[in-house]
Amino acid sequence: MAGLVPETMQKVSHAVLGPREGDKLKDLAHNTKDMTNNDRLTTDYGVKQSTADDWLKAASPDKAGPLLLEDPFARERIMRFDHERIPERVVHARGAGAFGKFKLYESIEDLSCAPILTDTSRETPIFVRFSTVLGSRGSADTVRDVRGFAVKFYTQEGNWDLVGNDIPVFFIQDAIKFPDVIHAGKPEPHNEVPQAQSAHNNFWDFQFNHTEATHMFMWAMSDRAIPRSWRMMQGFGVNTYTLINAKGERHFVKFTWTPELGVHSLVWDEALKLAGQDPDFHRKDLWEAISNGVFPKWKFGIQVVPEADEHKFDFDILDATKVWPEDLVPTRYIGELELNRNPDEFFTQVEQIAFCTSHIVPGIGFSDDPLLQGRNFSYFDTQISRLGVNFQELPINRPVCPVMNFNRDGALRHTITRGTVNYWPNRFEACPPATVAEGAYVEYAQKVAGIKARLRNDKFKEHFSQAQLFWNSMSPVEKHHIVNAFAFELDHCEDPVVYSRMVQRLADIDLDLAQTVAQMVGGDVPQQGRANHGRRAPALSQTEFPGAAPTIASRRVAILIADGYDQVAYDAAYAALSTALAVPLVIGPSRSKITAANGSSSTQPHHHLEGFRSTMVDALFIPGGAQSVQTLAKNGRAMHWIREAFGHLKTIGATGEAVGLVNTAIALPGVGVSTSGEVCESYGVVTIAELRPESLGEVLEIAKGAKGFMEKFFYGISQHRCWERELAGLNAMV
Ligand code: HDD
Repeated sequence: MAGLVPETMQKVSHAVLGPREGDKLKDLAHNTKDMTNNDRLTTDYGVKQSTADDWLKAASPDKAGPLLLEDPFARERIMRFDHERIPERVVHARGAGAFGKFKLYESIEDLSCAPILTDTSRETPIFVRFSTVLGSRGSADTVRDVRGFAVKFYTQEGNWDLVGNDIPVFFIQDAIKFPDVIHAGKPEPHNEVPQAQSAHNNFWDFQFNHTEATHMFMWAMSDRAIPRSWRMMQGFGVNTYTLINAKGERHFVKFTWTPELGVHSLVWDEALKLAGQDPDFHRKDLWEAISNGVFPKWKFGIQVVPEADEHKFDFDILDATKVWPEDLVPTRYIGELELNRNPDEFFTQVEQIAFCTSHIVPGIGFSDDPLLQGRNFSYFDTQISRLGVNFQELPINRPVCPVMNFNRDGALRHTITRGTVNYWPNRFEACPPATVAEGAYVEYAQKVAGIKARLRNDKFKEHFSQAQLFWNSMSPVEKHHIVNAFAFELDHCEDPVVYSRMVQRLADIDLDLAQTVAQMVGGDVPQQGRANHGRRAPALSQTEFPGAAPTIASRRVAILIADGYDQVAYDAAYAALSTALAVPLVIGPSRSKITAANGSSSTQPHHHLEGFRSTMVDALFIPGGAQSVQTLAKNGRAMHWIREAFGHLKTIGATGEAVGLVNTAIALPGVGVSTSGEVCESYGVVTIAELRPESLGEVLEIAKGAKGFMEKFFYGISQHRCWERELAGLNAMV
């Protein structure tokens, strides 16, 4: 009898929770159904319905008549619908995500006994959700904000949730301050304004009064807060975790994700416009890349500090407002994350996924980081109010390994656990705790001694040194953007107390920065600043960010044409872009068919000039063709497209007659264009005035870059933006 109960419980667990070695998609298949033509409409309780259109009425063919409340089908539809919404996340409400896999390159058994960090033969299924912090579920993707980067690893030892951001530090050191920093950032309580913005009095009032946020607000005012794509962001676990090896030794660790595509951002004017023109820009970008098979990848890195070195730094390594500079603690890259599958349904997968920092697996531990410890409480708690006490049973959240415990009941419990006992110890010895050999999680035996008090140690009280380090490490373009970001944000603060005090705070970082911003926003110009230590950490700059091999894969390139376009140049560009895995998007004056100059070819544009905007692409190509160019020249929106793309520092390519069009649209002394069969590249404008290849062979040569045009055009796109244009002050046209 003793063996019977556990065996039946085990069976149920397998049936409901999926096989031990199972991959998450197979597990989800148990709860997934497709809608087909063979299905018939039913009620929720399975009875087929004869109509989805008419409520039961006391009516006649010539009279409407009142609705009858007795109609159970209609009532079920309406009442079910009335309760469709669940509370949105209290922060990070706006987001989307995808499935993928994690692969380890190199075992770190010297540091951890977690199989996910030691077994290089494994592929661990994962789900990643990206998000903004402040906005509500329906807000825009491209607002200035920190981005969430939350990863759920479905390991064979249970779920590991690494809930990070695209910025390596945080606003607060101690979790008790979380409600304050979030209240200050969210819409103001009296009028619920502004939505998804930090540009308001309360946010900046808090930042001034709460000096430990200084380092973080510098990051939040940098380009990191307006990423071009979630695929082009770094991710950081932010908090300090620990790794425990088989010998029971412990190391402190920070986890990072580094994107294969490099770290790139939008420019501010573009981000502002996109928020209205395409509020779903980031989620569509991820979806498009995965659908096109250009799977985003990140390298997984660790920064490790041995336990004995914990106090060797001039900052506390448990302080989440500090980075561990790479010259002090280099990053070791040990694995790779790939996203390769879009969700099937948003609500049941993206909305219902529930991350908890407290979800860790054997071989990984927490530290005394006071932010992390509070987070470990908060996430579990919030899931209970958002999804209910049985949130871990939801298909997207349940582990791929067996789950068996004495939890019972609660709203929407759906696991059916057979057996007569629901407690431990029990007379059947059903479901006993595991031993270490069986893979049980055992806490690291940490010696703890202290005074019970509301204290933080002295190193936590230094708040400016790393804010200076960050500022000193920025390239001139990045500094320029940070100045403009402060100028924008503080301009939206109407209370002079707020903007004038904030300007004084900036003098704690850099006097030049403070003075420039003060002049812009109208505060008293500070005359004295805190001494700057002058140290730099180049890895903090994203324009100086190392790594990413030049690629145009997944970059959107608009091809502007009208009737009479040069078919040869068009074909060459289209073919070359597609071969390089970029996304060519043909844009015409309308979405009707456009006929080429040769009269025999035509193309159906993807979009028209009014419906789509230059903000939605990375680069622009305009082929020649006298009639096409004349039509575009007379179209104000087409000219605006070219000017705007130029102002947003995008690479522009033009051939034949279109060279003159670009020259007229930009009309800036200093920007050169080609006047012959020679390619000209000037401030990211790539032109060739005479392009008349006669044969298919020649077109292919152009496509391959042998004539230099495509080569230069593609290189410009791979560099993301033409920063020289901004440094020369040529981008002021938008
Ligand atoms: Fe948090 C959500 C990241 C501090 C409390 N947080 C949430 C999400 C991310 C982060 C990415 C969205 C997860 C998802 O996609 O569902 N949070 C961070 C980082 C922090 C941080 C990197 C600093 C290191 N958070 C933090 C603190 C607290 C919370 C200090 C509370 C004491 N966070 C929450 C939460 C949320 C959340 C209220 C809201 C929705 C959710 O958890 O699932 O519990």
